[in-house]
Amino acid sequence: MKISESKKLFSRAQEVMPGGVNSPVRAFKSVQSEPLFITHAKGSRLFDADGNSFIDYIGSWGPMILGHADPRITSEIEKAVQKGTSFGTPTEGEIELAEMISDAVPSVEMVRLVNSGSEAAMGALRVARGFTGRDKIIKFEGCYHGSVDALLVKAGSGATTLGIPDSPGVPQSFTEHTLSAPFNDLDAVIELTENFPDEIAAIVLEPVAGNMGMIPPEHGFLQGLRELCDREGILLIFDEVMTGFRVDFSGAQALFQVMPDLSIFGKVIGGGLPVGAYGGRREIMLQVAPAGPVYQAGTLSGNPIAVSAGKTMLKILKEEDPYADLGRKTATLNEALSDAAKKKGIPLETCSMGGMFGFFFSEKKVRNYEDALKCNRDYFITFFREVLSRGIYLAPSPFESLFLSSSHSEADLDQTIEAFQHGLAAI
Ligand code: HOZ
Repeated sequence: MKISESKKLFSRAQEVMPGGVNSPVRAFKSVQSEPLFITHAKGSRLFDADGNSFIDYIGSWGPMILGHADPRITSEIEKAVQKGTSFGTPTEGEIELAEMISDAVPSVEMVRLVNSGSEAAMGALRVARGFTGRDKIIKFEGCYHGSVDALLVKAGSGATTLGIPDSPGVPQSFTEHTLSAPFNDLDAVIELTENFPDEIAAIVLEPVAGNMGMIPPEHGFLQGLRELCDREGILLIFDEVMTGFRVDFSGAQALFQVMPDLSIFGKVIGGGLPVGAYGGRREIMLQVAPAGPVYQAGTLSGNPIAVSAGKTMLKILKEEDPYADLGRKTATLNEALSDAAKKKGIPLETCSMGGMFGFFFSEKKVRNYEDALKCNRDYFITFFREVLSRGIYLAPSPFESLFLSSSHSEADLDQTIEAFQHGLAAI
C-alpha cells in the first residue's frame, strides 16, 4: 500500500499541530504506525491522499449510520448553507430537532442543543448538580465522556489509549468530587453511595461502554443503578453519544428498558456535523438558563446547518428503521471473526448491538476496564495493521468501538471477513 503522501502530510502536520492531529487517537500511536490522511468519503468507503480506499468501520466515531456523504443529507446541508451559516438567534429548525429527539427518546422531555458530546456532558453534570444541590458524581472506570476536566478520571478512549486516563493539567480540586467504580459492579456503586450519603448528585455512564472497547451492561446492572438512584435521590445520566440512534432508534435506554433522568447525545444528532445535546425530565431541564438558574450558553448551539443535517438524518432513520439490518451485519462480522479465531486457537471475545461492535483478544469475558486493559495489545496491533493493508479501516486502538453503516454491502462484509482471516493468520 502506497502511503508516501500521508507520510508527507504527517510530517507537515507535526510542525503545526501537537502530535500532528486534532484528536489523539487519530495519530495511530497505539498501533505503532502513522495516520492516513483522508481526502474524502462516500458510502462505506474512505479515500486517502495516496489514492487508497478503505471500508470504514469508524464512521466518524459513530454518526455515519447511513454511510458517508448520503445525498439526502448533503443536499439539505447545501440548501441550509444558502440561507446563512450562523445566526445566533432562535430558529424553527431547532424546535423541530428537539421535538424529533424527544419523540424518539421517551425519557427526554426537554433538550438543550450544544456543539459536541463533551459540551453536552459538561452541561448535564452542571444541571444535575444544580438540581440536586449536591456536588459529587460517580463515573465508571474506562467510560469516557469527552475531554471534560471533572470526567478525566480513569477515562477511556484516547486517554487510555495513550496511557493518560487521569490527565495532567486537571487540578486535583476539579476532580475531588468525582468518584469512580468498576463498570458492571453494582455493589461497588452501592458502597460509594453509603460512604457519601446525600452527597451524590449523579451517576453517569455509557449504558453500553464503547470507549474501553465495547462492553455490554450485565443483566440487572442498569436496572440496579436506576433503583439505587431512585432510593437515594441521585440522577441517572446515560451518555448515549455512541449508542444513541445507533443501537436502536430510541437508544440503549430503549433496548434495556431503563430510563435515565438525563441523556447526553453527540454528533449522531447532527448527521456528523458538530452537534451535541443533553436532555431529560422537564423539571430538571427547567433549571437550565434562561428558564432556571443553571447557566450554560453558546453562539453556535443550534447552528442551522448542523440542525438541518440532524433533522434529515433522524427523519431517514425513523422511516427506514435500519437497526435489524445493522444488527445482522455486525453479528455476521463478529461470528466470522470468532469462528476464524477459534480455528486458529486465538482467544477472542466479541460483542455487537445494532450498528456497533467490538472485540478483545482476551482469554476471558471482558466485564470492565481492568479486564479490557489485560487484552492482548500486540495481537491487536498485528491484526489492525494486516487488515488495514487489505483495505479495512478499524479504529486504531483496542479501546474504541467499531461502527458499521447501512451503506456497507454484502461485498464489503465478504472483503472484511477475508481480511479478518488474514489478520488472524498474521498473529
Ligand atoms: N475519542 C473519540 C472516540 N471515542 C475519538 C475522536 C476523534 O479522534 O475524532
